Amino acid sequence: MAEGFAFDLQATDGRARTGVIRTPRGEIRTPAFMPVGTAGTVKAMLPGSVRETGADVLLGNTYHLMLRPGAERIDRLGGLHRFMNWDRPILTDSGGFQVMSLAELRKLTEDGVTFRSHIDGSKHALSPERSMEIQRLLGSDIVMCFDECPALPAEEAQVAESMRLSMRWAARSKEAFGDRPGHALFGIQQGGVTRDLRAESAEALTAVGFDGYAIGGLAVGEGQAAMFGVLDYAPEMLPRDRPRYLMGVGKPDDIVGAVARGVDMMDCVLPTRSGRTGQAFTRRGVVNIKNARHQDDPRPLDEDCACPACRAYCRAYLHHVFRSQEIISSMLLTWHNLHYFQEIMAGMRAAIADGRFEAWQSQFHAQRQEGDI
Ligand code: PRF
Ligand code: ZN
Repeated sequence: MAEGFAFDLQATDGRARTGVIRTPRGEIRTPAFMPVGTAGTVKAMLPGSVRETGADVLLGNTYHLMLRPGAERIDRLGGLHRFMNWDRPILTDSGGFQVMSLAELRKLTEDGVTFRSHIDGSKHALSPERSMEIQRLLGSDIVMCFDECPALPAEEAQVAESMRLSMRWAARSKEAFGDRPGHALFGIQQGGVTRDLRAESAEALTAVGFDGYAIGGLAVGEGQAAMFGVLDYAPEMLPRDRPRYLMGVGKPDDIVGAVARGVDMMDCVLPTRSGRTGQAFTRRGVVNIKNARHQDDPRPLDEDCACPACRAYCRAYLHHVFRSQEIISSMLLTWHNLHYFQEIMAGMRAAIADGRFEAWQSQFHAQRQEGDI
């Protein structure tokens, strides 16, 4: 791996793995869940609070930060870690995926993509070279290759063409990344739900050689069964001794199913975004705090949760501040959700280390009920 990085695989249980990624900015315990800090903040949380939930690493976004406040500005101000007051590892996504989902008037060529900002309509360009430069200016610890991710369902020929473009961009990303001691570069496998394309992509990436390997192009409309179908073979196509990162996943049961299939890292906006829209994830299922049946409820969100929202507040209060659109509503529900996601990760790490992951999964599924609880 890159200078200053190491991946120590400590135990496996079936296909599930647990270990530690050592980085110059601290250790990442795997399986790891990365809270999303798109615009230089994990929304509604102070960095110290994010750390208290158990996060070892955050995700940042090339696309958002290049548009506002600008990568060169963040560089002049001492880099993203100092700018947002988070001194542990930051992984940054490369921008292509966000351009395709957020930007306007996109134009894709072999060189890269031009687009208009979703914020003010201004014109911008991204390429493998510019994405590597922006992620360098941000000071990203784990840099992602510039790729393209087609929405599913899509014609297989389209998915193949897109994957091959992403593989050419991966080689250009590696070249542009160059020699960056203390910083790692991850490749991104594409290929939709087609096994041969996933294999071709894995071969192309391993031929170039990366510090870690992401599985991209999933959770884009194919559904959980199809995603698990791909995860039944895709992780094993990637080098065993490198971290495997499933991008943009997911709900608690997606995360558990992915880890069971050999994934080491994940990120998702779900715990933070849902926190702001009144949805809490608990071990027994989902709580929609806006529901009127919580208005007189003196119980906490989750009796067994040790987070500040559950230790100090009842459902009636959380319902009240959500209905009143008080800022503390987003703070408390986000804290709870991040705490719960990190508790799942810690539970899985311990279970894999002890060789009881199968039993842990049975318990996880048995506790959960369908619908609002
Ligand atoms: N590529 C990149 N970022 C991503 C994805 C991808 O395929 C996904 C797909 N779930 C989320 N984020 N670069
Ligand atoms: Zn809680």
